[in-house]
Amino acid sequence: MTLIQLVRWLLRADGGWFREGTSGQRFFSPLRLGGEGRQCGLGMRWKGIWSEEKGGMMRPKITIVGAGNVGATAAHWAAQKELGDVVLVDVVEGMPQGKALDLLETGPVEGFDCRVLGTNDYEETAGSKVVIITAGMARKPGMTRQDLLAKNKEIVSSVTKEVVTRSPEAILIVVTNPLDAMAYLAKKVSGFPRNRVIGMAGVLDAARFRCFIATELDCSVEDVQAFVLGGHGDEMVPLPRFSTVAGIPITELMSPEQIEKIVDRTRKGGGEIVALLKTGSAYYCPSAAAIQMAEAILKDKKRILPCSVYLEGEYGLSDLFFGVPIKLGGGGMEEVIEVRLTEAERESLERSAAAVRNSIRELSL
Ligand code: TXD
Repeated sequence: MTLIQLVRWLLRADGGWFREGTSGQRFFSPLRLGGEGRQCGLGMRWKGIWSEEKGGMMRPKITIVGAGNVGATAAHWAAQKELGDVVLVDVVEGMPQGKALDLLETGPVEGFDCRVLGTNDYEETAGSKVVIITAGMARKPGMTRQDLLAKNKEIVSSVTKEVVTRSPEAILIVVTNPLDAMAYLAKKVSGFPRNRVIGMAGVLDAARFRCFIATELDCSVEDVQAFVLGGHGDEMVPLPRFSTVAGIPITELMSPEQIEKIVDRTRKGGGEIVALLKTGSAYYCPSAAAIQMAEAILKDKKRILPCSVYLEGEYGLSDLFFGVPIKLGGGGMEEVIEVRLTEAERESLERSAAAVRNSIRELSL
């Protein structure tokens, strides 16, 4: 083949580096080899990406219900991590639209590519892979998590119905307080299997525990792992003997008094921030924790994280949502991980379970 023949061949629509699309457009396809190879040329893949607009290859959709402090900050983390396209829903008109547009316009500065849409219309949430429910009231100073129950019961029931009819295959991450009761409610209302309704609390509580351990020992938070069991409330059960710094149990590194102080601060971690903020409650860490869970699901990471899940006999408990270590992956909750507890730990666990049962009972479902 002469040089001129080669150039002609490369420029032909049915061969070489260019090919014709279904609507007559020509596009560059340097990997085309002819025969079967034509189907997997680079041009085909580019076209696939562009055809997203028409409903072809899509990024996963993440719906966040409640565009308040936790919801909007969760949208921020999700966009920055490019986990998918984000739909932010709220009852307040204009607010989710405004926050979403502001975040979308941040993409060029921070360098993330994803759509961020704010809306009051649940139709936009259809086909979500993950739905994070943060709608509700935040705890005010002096208000217990249980005080919130009545107000948030109505909100969580209604938003759950709205999202599950449009995203029947979604995995729900519940954030609204009182957490374990709201997750129980979302499971009941959605009718979803237990692997697809997960409450966010343990990742936050463990993060606080890790943070306080690192501060006390003046070491990197990255080297600290912490284990927290139980309901999301003042009765939660941080477990020092399973909490480590670079694999060394903290019981080897700190005195029982130091540990007790940290455990106590972890239990009251939410209240400490509420008292400081005066209006509203913590949201940076809660939103980051919810997004870490969403990431584990969307990327099928099979992370082992403390989450609130519906127990069916694990840890001797049934018919309640309770914080335990789980394997979190593409299927949602893929496994509950059980560890043997000491007598004292079991007693704390029972106390925590009793508190959760009370709040579930108050739901009067
Ligand atoms: O560890 C945890 N699970 C938590 C839970 C940690 C932090 C916060 N936690 C709870 O999450 C908190 O006690 C609240 O129950 C929720 C949301 O907390 P956030 O700080 O984001 O509260 P905001 O800023 O008040 O936002 C709530 C938003 C607000 O914009 C309302 O307009 C909206 O929820 N809202 C609704 N959206 C959609 N649909 C309905 N019905 C609705 N009602 C209120």
